[in-house]
Amino acid sequence: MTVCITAFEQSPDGGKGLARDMRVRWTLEEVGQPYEVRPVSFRAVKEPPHLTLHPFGQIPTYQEGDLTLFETGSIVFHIAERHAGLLPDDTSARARAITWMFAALNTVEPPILELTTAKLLEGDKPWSRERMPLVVGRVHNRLKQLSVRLGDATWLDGAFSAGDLMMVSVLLRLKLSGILDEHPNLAAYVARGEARPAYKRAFDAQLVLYASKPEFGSHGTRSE
Ligand SMILES: N[C@@H](CCC(=O)N[C@@H](CS)C(=O)NCC(=O)O)C(=O)O
Repeated sequence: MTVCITAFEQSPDGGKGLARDMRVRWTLEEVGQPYEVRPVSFRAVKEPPHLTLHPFGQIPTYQEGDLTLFETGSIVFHIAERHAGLLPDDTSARARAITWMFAALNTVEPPILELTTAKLLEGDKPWSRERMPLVVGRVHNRLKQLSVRLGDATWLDGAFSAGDLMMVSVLLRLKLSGILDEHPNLAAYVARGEARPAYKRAFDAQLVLYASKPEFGSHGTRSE
């Protein structure tokens, strides 16, 4: 049975691949599984039919027969567990790869999202200028820690894993800010992720969807 995921019908970022359907597309491409994409509007995700799939009114969702999942962490883990290539066979190495998935989502992504919120949704507040250095500082602190751990390694723990896929996906959200360039080994790590054929296939597929449609304005009600 073919998997079906949802993505925004109009790109929030002009096809830069930063919306979270990209993580799921990339995962499916890595393990060689075909999938369909059902585009949904910003309005539709808040309406009852979509809310039965995703209680928080977001994308992506993942449907595989009778199974419906939301949350990219859960979706990527589900796919990686069922197909070879993204989680090591060795029990300890597998647990460490899963740890990196959690670290990406629970420890590295929150300050990055805080920065996005500060820029996109709070940039016009009177206190925004004063607060911004604190928000940027928290991102740098996390990146410094991650940078030390990665060191000169190619991937976080041996071979490329779902942990790297999630970490690169999270870090990519910083690419346009220039912040990543201050941590050269992380910038190179992200570039290695983007150079993977599966990433490129996923990127091109989301771009095709958005090619003919204008970028969504940066002051919508959606959250990042
Ligand atoms: N923790 C969720 C976050 C999902 C999320 O924030 N999706 C964004 C698009 S990248 C969205 O649908 N935003 C619309 C909204 O929250 O209203 C996940 O990882 O799946």
